[in-house]
This record gives sequence, structure tokens and C-alpha cells, in this order.
Amino acid sequence: MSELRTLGEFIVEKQHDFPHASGELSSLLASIRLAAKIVNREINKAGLVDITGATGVDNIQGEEQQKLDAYANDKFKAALEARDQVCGVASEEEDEAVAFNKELNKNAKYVVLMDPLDGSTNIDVNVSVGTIFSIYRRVSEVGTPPTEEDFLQPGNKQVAAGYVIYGSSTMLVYTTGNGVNGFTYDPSLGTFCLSHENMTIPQDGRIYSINEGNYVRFPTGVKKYIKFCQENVPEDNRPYTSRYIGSLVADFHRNLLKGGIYLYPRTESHPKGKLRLLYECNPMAFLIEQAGGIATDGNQRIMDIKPTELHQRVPLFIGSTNMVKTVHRFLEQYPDEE
Ligand code: AHM
Ligand code: MG
Repeated sequence: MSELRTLGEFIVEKQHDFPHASGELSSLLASIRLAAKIVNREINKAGLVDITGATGVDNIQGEEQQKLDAYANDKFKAALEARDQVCGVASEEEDEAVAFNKELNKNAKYVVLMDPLDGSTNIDVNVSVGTIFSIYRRVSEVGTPPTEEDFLQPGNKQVAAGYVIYGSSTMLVYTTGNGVNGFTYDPSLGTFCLSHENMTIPQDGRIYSINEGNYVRFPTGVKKYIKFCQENVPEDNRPYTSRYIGSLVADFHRNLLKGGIYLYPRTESHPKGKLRLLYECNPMAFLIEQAGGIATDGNQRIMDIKPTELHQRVPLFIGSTNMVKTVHRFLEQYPDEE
């Protein structure tokens, strides 16, 4: 790891990748970096102060909101609103998209979509959680409030996406469409330092990540794929291994480094899958493609799906290219009646 290259410097160094947006995107990423540090500080105190547990409020999707969910949402929103690049955000924790109305945000060109604290049910048990973000250029006219159209763009229009993983160390991993780079937080310096340059995912992997508790409710093709992993040995002669943390960010991060596949298919209780297209699937799909992998809903490329609603859910198959392709073969071979 090079302590000599900080995230801030790296962003500025790379800003020529954006001829029409040089300083703006850099400043936007700086607000995400700042909010990540604040949330990281708070997460590290979990257990010491009264910040774990539920708020007693459910979010729009009927899921119990955790105190840190609400905290992270507020901090990311505030950091983005405090600068003049973002005209509005959509968040997993907000019912509707939020338009920033301050004079400062009037001429902003970007919208941000985020899952401020992914995997938050893991906080109380000291397991890794994360923040996922996705950045788009608005399509509506600058100077007017953002519209639904700005937030419902397909993933292939993302200009940047990334995540922060609050794990055994805290990392920020992002892409602006020119590869994926990872930065590890050094708390003694208060700085993210470049630690994982130009991250790529192996084409083949050995890890499959899926909530097998839902096995009987999976589509037949997915069941067959799981059996395939259990009964076969990859060419390198080391058997497949099952790893599931239940924090998408953490499962994704491990698979990105080691090679693997993460699957969240439709189930009886979640007939469209559980994960949200805009806050979770699209940003992760952008990252995985930039790292040389693929992401689909079992049928089509995640980033080509035209969103119809903010909190839309889709099945997700994401990771090493050859593993996702193998799942597809099983899904085609064993189609279920819908
Ligand atoms: P969340 O955004 O409400 O935390 O839900 C998303 C999480 C993912 O991080 C994780 O992979 C998945 O839900 C786990 O779901 P399940 O418990 O159904 O396996
Ligand atoms: Mg989530």
C-alpha cells in the first residue's frame, strides 16, 4: 500500500477523464469521502454508545430502520447538499427522491443514488456493513428541480459508482468508467490511501455466495447450479466453497478480490429478488464490469434495465464472468413457469 497516494490526490490526478466535468466530479467524490469518514467513526463506536438497534420506524419497503441507517443517510445527504455539485438524492432510506433546494445546488449537474448503510442488520453483531453510491448526470434542465427522469436512468448512464466497506479495515472502492481502484482508510492519518490499484476479478472463481436458507424457494436453474458447485471441482482441483456474509458489500468485495459469484435470485417471498436495482445492483454492476466481470438479472445485463420505479427490485447474478455464464446455462436449461 502506498501511503504516498491519497484518494484526494488520485481523484484530482484522474479528473482529466472527465473533459466536461473536471473539478465537479472530484468535489462530489470528496463529499462522499468525508461522509464515509464520519459514518466510519460512528460505526466504530457501535456497542459503546446507544447507536445500535432499531429506530422503531420501518422504511418504505417495510424493513425495520436501524439507528445507524438513519444516521448514515443523514450524513451522506448533508455532505452532498453542502457542496454545489448535486441537485438531489434518492436513497434506500427515503420514500421519495429528495431535491436540494438551496441556492447553491441550483446549477448542480448530478444526482446521487445510494444505499447509505447496506447490510445494516449486521451492525449489532459486529459484522461488516457498507455504503453503496451511484452518480448520474441529470437529464433535466440545469437550474430547475430534479425530476423523476433524472433518477430513473439505466445503469449504463452512470458516471461513477462505488462503495465503502466498514470492515476489519475501512475501504472506499470506486470507478468512473476507467477501471476500479480501492483505497484503505488510515485512521492515524485520517486519510484514504491507494491500496488496490486497478482491481480485476478473476474470470473463474471458487466462491459462491447465496442465502441457501431459501433453497427450496429458488428457481430450478439456481438449485441445479448450487448442486453443480457442490458436486464438481473446478479445473484447479480445489473445490467450490460457499461464503455468505449477508452484507452485499462484504460478499461482493471478497468475491472481487478472490473470484466468485454472488446470487440473489427471486424467491417466493421476494418474487422480483430482494436487492434494489438503483441503490445496490446498478452500482455493483458498473464496478464488476469495470473489473472484468458481469452482472445480470438471470436474463439480461443489469445496466441495460430501464428502471420504472425508485425502489424497484431485481434478481442479481454478479461476479466472475465464467461463473455467471454457467448459472445462465442452468437457468436456460431448467426454465420454470413464471
Ligand atoms: P439492506 O439494504 O436492507 O441491508 O438489504 C440488503 C442486504 C444485502 O446486503 C445482503 O446481501 C442481503 O440483503 C441479505 O439478504 P438475506 O438476509 O435475505 O440473505
Ligand atoms: Mg442494501
